[in-house]
Amino acid sequence: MALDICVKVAVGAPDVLGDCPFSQRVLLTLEEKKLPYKIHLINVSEKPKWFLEVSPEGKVPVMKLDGKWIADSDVIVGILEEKFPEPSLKTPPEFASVGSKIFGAFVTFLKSKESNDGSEKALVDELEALDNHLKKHSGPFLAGERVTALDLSLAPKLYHIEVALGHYKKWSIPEILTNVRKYAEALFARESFEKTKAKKEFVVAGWASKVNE
Ligand SMILES: N[C@@H](CCC(=O)N[C@@H](CS)C(=O)NCC(=O)O)C(=O)O
Repeated sequence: MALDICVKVAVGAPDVLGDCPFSQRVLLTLEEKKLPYKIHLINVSEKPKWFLEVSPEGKVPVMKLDGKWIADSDVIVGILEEKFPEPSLKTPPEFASVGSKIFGAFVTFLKSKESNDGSEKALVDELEALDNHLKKHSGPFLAGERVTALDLSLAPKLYHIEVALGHYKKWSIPEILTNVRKYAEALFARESFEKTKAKKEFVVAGWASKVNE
């Protein structure tokens, strides 16, 4: 039976998958594990009453597992791994924090209005750390030959970096970070990613209100 999942709808397009990286992370997990699912698109600017009942914090993704709605992509992905262990997407614990500060650094840089406030450098530093990790370990993924949950968490974030910073700041990941660029390309080329990504125009639209805050 298909698993029910609530994810963000695209800004300005009521029938189209939106740009939430946490929602995409769960969809990627479902695709990689080849689990059937049914998507419910949620307008997070105008949340339906039934959604607020199943997701009191009002955030997507939420997923119904064993008859109970579960919030938070970390928790959902953990339960999916326990309930459906094959193929394993477990990340070795020693790699768990790789890239964990990239998304926060990206959001700060995207929202910054001053060109010399250090936010660009902070993001480049985090990406450089990721590049060094990739250089030191045999890839192509963060934990080696097989894709793991950590890659599926980072992939949508790297996609948002590419699309949103490309659009709003005409910025791209520095060419010198060849390992990160190759890694992102490999993730974006996966069938699971193609199937679950938001179109670029909706990633841009999704960040518009934050950029203009
Ligand atoms: N820690 C949560 C974050 C989820 C999250 O921030 N979702 C955003 C969309 S990307 C949301 O639902 N925002 C609507 C709101 O906060 O009202 C997770 O990993 O699932």
